[in-house]
Amino acid sequence: MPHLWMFLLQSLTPPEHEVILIDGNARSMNEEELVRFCKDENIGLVGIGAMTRMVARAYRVATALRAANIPVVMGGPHVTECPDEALGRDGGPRYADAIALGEADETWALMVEDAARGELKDIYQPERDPKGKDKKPNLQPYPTIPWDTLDLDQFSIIPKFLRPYMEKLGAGWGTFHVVPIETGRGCPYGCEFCTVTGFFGDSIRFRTNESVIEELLRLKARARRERGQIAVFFIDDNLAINVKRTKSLLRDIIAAGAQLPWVAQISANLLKDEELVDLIAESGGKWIFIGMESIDPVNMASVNKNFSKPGDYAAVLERLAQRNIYAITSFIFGMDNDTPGVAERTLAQVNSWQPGLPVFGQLTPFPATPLYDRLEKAGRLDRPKHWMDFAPFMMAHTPLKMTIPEAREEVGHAWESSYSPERNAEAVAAIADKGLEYRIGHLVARLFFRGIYFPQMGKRAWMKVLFQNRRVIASLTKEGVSTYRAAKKRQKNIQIAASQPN
Ligand code: B12
Ligand code: SF4
Repeated sequence: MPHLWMFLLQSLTPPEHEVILIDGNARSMNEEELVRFCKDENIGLVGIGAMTRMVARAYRVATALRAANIPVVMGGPHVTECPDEALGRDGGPRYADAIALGEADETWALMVEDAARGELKDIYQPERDPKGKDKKPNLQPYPTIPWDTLDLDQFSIIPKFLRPYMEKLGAGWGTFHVVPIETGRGCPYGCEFCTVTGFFGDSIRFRTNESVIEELLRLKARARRERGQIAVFFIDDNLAINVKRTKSLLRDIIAAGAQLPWVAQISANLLKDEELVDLIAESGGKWIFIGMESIDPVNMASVNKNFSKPGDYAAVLERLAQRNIYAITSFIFGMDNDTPGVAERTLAQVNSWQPGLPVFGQLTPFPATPLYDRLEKAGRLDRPKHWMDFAPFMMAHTPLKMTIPEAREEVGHAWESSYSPERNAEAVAAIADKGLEYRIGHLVARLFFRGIYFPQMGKRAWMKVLFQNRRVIASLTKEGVSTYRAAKKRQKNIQIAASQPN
């Protein structure tokens, strides 16, 4: 899925400038290729955004571009949290000519204009209110992102080699885009490990329902025109943070016929409301990402996420499944009360619930979070600048009751077991009462999600995955073929019956 910020800032760029978007996840280029590209295209300013986990790569790219005399500005959560690092004020090298702190909706145009005049300042920051806090954009009005005309080619989720096969599946499966849309910003919950409350603030701001619906309708028209699949990821941190407003938005989406399949993040405590869940289903909601974090209430309390109760999880998933909505359930291992065996204990629970897409990570101290400060004060950070030597699934601090290698093993085991061919088959069997199309969708989602942990790039890797899961694929295909034949036969009988004289 592409990042929203680049489309948003593109829409906020003064019209005399042209903007080219490149997503390093979708269109990979090494430093040399990027520099050549920027030279060939005569690029006057490069803007780079990065989360903490990819910032070391972002700095390498920035260094190569600046060495070729191309000015670089950076923004996003990481540089906001570590401004001195990006500007070389912490004794290290300088990576950016200028940085945007916080939300850049109102500072971006200024940066572009200053860059065009060759007068970039070091730091761009939103105006401050009398209390010294950033004045946040209120999202009303909201810029128009031209989703209907944007070139989204680099962002189709279907791997290139699979497209011809997928096209044969039926009209519209040759491309599949997941488009990020925000309906609001901010989260007041302040979980200890999260950067959102610090970055976006605890005051929540919403777009108008009309503006969201207008965007959805344009996307829906595009999907119809291109005969492709478009799904929406509502990227709000907690789409139902204000339940009354969420219900009003979903009702308006339904009334306007603006439904597209959608995914969103909603915390478990808010999913107890039956009416809300009904509206989610009716408005196109298919998958809900739930930050479950841990099945241990002691862990939940230790990261200030007590509002989410592990004891409620099974009922929440059941309520969703009754409406054909499933959950991406996200867990964190390596919390202070975790001990070896945490993966097995968690899997025992997860596998007893309605099947979903579990994802597993480790507790990571992101800079400027309360978690980072707590661990730093306690002298527990083994790699205080873990992002500069990023090591996948290697914790940056030692949990209290297990070692770093143990935590890594637990995560590996949880992924391996959750997406094994046996577990995939079990999950599909567990929803045997659902329609065939639904079960195929579930399996396909599982095969993609497996790739978050197990690198799955290219034809060979995919062929291997398909081969390993051949039994469940074959049984669904067999069922599909007989359903198709039966439907054809029925159709033929109807035609014959219709052609008989009375
Ligand atoms: C959608 C989302 C995802 C999606 C999709 C990612 C994508 N491709 O968009 C998924 C679910 C896949 C995801 C995954 C992860 N995510 Co995420 N994600 C988000 C989320 C909810 C929304 C991002 C968004 O679009 N925000 C709205 C836009 C408008 O805000 P923005 O990006 O900050 O941009 C504004 C400013 O920052 C600034 N800006 C940003 N970039 C730039 C660049 C320039 C040049 C300038 C001038 C300005 C600028 O301008 C924008 C307008 O004001 C954020 C939380 C949040 N609310 O932002 C977390 C968040 C970004 N994710 C986070 C994390 C940790 C992850 C994971 C590492 C989790 C994990 N353990 O696996 C993975 C990493 C995956 C990867 N390798 O890409 C953290 C990052 C913290 C940090 N310091 O890095 C965040 C902040 C959430 C959190 N809990 O703290 N994520
Ligand atoms: S983890 Fe989710 S609920 Fe908690 S502060 Fe972050 S965005 Fe809010």
